[in-house]
Amino acid sequence: MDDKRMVRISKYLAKHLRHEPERIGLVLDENGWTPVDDLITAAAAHGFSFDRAELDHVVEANDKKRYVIHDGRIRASQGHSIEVDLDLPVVEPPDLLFHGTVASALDAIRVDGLQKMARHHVHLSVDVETASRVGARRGRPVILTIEAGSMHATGHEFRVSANGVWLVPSVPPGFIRFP
Ligand code: HQG
Repeated sequence: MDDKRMVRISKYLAKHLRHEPERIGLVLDENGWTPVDDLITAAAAHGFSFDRAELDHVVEANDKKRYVIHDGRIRASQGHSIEVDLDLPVVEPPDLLFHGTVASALDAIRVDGLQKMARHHVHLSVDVETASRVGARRGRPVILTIEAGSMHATGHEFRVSANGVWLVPSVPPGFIRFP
């Protein structure tokens, strides 16, 4: 499968497993899962066909392991805007985590801290390189260092997705080191 086709299928999955399942009549359970067969059938019925082998390939080869197939069902590992309970355990984070953003957001972040915006959580990365890539989606990346260990010590709950993204409801400005 060429890269273009893979990206097309991956974006289609993001749209319907994270944001708008109802657009193709798909029903996700409370934890975000839906039967693989239902997904393939619903997509085909709405004009976008792919087979199980292609789907397996996209899930396996996806650059960020965005999707998981388990027991005949599929879900997105993170990034939802619809209400789903990923049912991830609370875990102790590393001392420092990173968030890539852009200069135009900094004034607001200095006042409000990091907010989850349209997603369920603020997304944090374990390394600067990943955070840079995230920030670069919007412009020249600015890297914020998050004092995750101190946050954890004061009761903030951290979770980590199946694909290694750290998730937290918000980050108050006092735990953010600005460059
Ligand atoms: C910013 C992609 C103003 C925040 C990526 C970011 C990631 C604020 C934007 C994942 C703010 C939200 C998540 C505040 C935060 N005032 N701006 N108080 N607080 N922001 O896309 O972290 O490809 O929801 O800095 O690779 O950029 O979807 O979050 O710029 O892993 O799998 O508001 O999405 O992964 O943007 O990206 P997003 P994000 P996928």
